[in-house]
Amino acid sequence: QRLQHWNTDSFGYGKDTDPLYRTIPFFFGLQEGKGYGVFLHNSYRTHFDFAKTAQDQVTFQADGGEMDYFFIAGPGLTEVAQRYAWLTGRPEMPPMWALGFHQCRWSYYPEERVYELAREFRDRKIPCDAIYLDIDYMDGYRCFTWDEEHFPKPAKMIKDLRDQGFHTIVMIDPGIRVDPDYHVYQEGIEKDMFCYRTSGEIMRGPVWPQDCVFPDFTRPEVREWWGPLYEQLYNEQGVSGFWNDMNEPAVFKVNIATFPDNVRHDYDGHPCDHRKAHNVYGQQMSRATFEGLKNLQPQKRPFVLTRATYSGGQRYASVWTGDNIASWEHLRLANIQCQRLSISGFSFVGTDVGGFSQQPDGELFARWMQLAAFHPLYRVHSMGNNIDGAAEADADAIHEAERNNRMDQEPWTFGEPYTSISKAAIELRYQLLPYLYTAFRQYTQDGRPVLRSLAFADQANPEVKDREAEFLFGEHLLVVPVLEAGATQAEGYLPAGEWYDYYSGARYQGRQLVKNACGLERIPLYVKAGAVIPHYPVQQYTGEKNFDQITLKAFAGNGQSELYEDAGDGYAYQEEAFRLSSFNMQQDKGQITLRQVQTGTYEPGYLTYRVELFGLTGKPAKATCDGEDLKTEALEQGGFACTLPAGFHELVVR
Ligand code: MIG
Repeated sequence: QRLQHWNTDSFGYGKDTDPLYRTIPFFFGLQEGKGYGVFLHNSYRTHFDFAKTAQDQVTFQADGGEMDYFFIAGPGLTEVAQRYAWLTGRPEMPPMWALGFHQCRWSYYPEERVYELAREFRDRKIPCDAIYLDIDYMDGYRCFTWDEEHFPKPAKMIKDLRDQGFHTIVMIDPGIRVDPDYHVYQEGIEKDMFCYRTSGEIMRGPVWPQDCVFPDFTRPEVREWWGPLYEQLYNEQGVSGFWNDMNEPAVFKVNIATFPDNVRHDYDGHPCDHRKAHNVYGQQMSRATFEGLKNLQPQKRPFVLTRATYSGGQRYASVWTGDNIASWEHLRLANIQCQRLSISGFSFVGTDVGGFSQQPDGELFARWMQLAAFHPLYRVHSMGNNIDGAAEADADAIHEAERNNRMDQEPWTFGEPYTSISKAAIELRYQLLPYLYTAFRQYTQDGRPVLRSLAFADQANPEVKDREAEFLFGEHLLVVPVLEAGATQAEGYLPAGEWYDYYSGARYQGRQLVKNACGLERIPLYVKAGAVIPHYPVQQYTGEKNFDQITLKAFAGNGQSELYEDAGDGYAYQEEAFRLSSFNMQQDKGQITLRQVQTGTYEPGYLTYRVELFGLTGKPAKATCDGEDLKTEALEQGGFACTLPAGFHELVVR
């Protein structure tokens, strides 16, 4: 393959579409079991050629700039990913709520419809933490304004949603409408914030509002101006997060669909033209947003979602994979894209679940819901009745179409059994939140990707090289996605070591293909022997309940696990206000010893663990915790459960 990097608005892209929305000029190599990485540190259009032009050669080249590249010697693939993340940056912890389920659509309006959506989630007891408002919430596509007819009291609506446990996220685009009566346009002109062309004219181009100008986010003063524009939405009206779209930058109707090459940029004091700044434009926009939000509310962890970005942009924003299609092919792409973004620095990734354009059937939707329960960003999104190029479509036609067929894409849209399957997928996600949150701690601390391709789990094994579907979710779970219509069995390859079926507790030797029934109701999931997987009770939204117990599912074997907890928002965690519980499990014939060491000053509210232990052959003769005898209870799936104080040091079961 030959691939290029040039951030591009690629609506309805396909398997071979190139380039796409983001630029990450980084690749992994694996030679005789040894892993390495190459990062080409250059923001011009770049090209990677993997044996396409010459069978025995990998080449990389740039259209301009310096041949500045880093070779990362591994040999562990995870180490390569870690060092790449160390080099290009790791983000701070996201707020816990952002790891919950998100519901989006182009667009939910008027406010009554948003209330109805929220009510539906709560009535059906389907967990959800975030609702999105797409461009139609704005007044004539003017960023930082509200359409007062559809949203007469935004602060009240957002507070009502908050009271029901929902966070509101709204879109902000880079294109600023040319309108002398619009404060952002006026101010931007007065302060000279917009991009120019070489000729000295301001760069103008059509996007949602017909005629737009564009802040030069590569200039520090512009980023400092942009941040405070969020004040009303963020501080006064209670919006929780922002979604930066169209920042490739995308422009309608010109052949190249972006800025002409002769647009000038400051590039942080190193003036250049668009050829050099294009690929970092979206990244710098999300940076301006992130830094702005942090300044506006320094005690709160920002949530920013961006479409375009460049290597290192993971410090500022999560990403989604753009305008995909409701097809099985795109479910397969979703699986691969999220893995690859994750190993390339961007672990906070997701896709438009169910597909952005066209409509999925119930089965495809349910399978996507199951896969995305393991994607760090878990967000359903669709374009509804909007059509490509809707800028010119008349709004009345869209309203009419919405009345006739809403093209809904919500967890209950497809009826049973799909509603229950989607609900179960979301519930599993909420149970696994402490595990995912711990994976984020590991990612933000030492760059370990939250998702890792199968090869990362067993790189010396040639068998794994060409398998793309299976992936690791955190340190200890292996997901085998179901990517075909009508599948009743899923075949997954287990890497080295010993593994358990998460649902049945059945134990398997690694390095073999395992076939498992996968009726529609489940996605195959395996757990590494020796792992302890923390679970919270199902909640309708993060922080809903003060529970007094959490569950640790422990899978007999030898291994190390962690559970990381903190307040879920704010920065006290950077001053030791976290709790890190480290577990060490040893299996010696029939005896299991589980030791726990806890550090940090944070006190989660619960007092006990329910430990569910799988993989013992018979009923334990004796279980003791810190010297006291414990009662054990047999579980239906074959394991045993007992209750321990959350501060325990040693559990011995034989
Ligand atoms: O030209 O805001 O990828 O998620 O719903 C389309 C409308 C503009 C593209 C984004 C999509 C969003 C849509 N936007």
